[in-house]
Amino acid sequence: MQQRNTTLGEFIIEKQTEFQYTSGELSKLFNAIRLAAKVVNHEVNKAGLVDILGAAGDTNVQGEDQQKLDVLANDKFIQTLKNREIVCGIGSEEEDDFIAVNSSDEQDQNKYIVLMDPLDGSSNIDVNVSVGTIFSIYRRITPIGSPVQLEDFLQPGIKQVAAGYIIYGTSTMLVYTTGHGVNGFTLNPAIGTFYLSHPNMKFPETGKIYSVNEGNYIHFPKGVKDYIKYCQEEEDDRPYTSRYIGSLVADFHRNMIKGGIYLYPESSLWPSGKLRLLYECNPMAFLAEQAGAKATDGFRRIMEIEPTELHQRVPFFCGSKKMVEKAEEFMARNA
Ligand code: P6P
Repeated sequence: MQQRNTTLGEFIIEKQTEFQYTSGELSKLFNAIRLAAKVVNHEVNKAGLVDILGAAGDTNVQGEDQQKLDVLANDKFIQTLKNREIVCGIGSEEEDDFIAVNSSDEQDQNKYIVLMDPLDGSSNIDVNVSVGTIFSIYRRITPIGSPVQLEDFLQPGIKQVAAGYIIYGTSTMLVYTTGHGVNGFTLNPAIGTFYLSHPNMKFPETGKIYSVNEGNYIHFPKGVKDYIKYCQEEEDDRPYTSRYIGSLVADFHRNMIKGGIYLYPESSLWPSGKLRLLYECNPMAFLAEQAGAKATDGFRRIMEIEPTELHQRVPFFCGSKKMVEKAEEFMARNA
């Protein structure tokens, strides 16, 4: 039984052998993420106190207003990842193109690329609702030492070597997988240390919570409308409870603990869905599958989709296995 006072650093060292590449590389990667998470957590928690709220005036590649914390979180993660001499490239929701990270060491051995949504759900910042950081880690496929290429980023989700999120909520947690299960660490802000609080996290096989923006109902395809009506019928274990926070990390985290399904389907508003494949859907799908759950676009396994562009959007159905399979049944009937 894992000691409950295990720190993230100790856990990574203990589990280093599970990480399929050379020793110390996972630790370097997670040290960067851990440091940036603490800095962003500090800023998120004091956001209401200083003039850091409100749009930074710019808009990101999605055409969304960039909240100042978006910009700060993006800069902090990029800065710490660059400083750790382990990453050769970074893709971010906040950056139009990928960032090539040139090593100060002429024998550039940096093997990993990181894709991230530095502050997901940022529209919730001003109303003090949980937000999160999502990250996805791949090993580069172009020659080590050469300039990183777009193809290093356009790898299917099954090639991820690690993925996770930080949720800045009532407590701050870092939840990640390297392909050997999902483990959750809670930050003790008094000493700035993450402790193993949720070992071996598993999605309940089914649940009674469905999470979708029902304000888009009229724009949904018939399969989604039929599934929502199914959730609302009085039969068997239904009606289910509707819970939608508007922050993917928060909705996912709740569903993983309590059981449930999150949907961001295609619609006439979002013909390819709204969520981004590379730095939202793939990392959450990796975590979901590692926790015994499922993640599809309503028809196909998310992690088998071959990416074609950095900010590609896909429909997203993710959560308790039996609930996703039921939703897929309705999608198939109306395909
Ligand atoms: P809507 C946040 O912008 C996000 O990417 C997810 O975190 C969240 O679940 C979703 O979009 C909310 O989108 O259109 O329902 O406001």
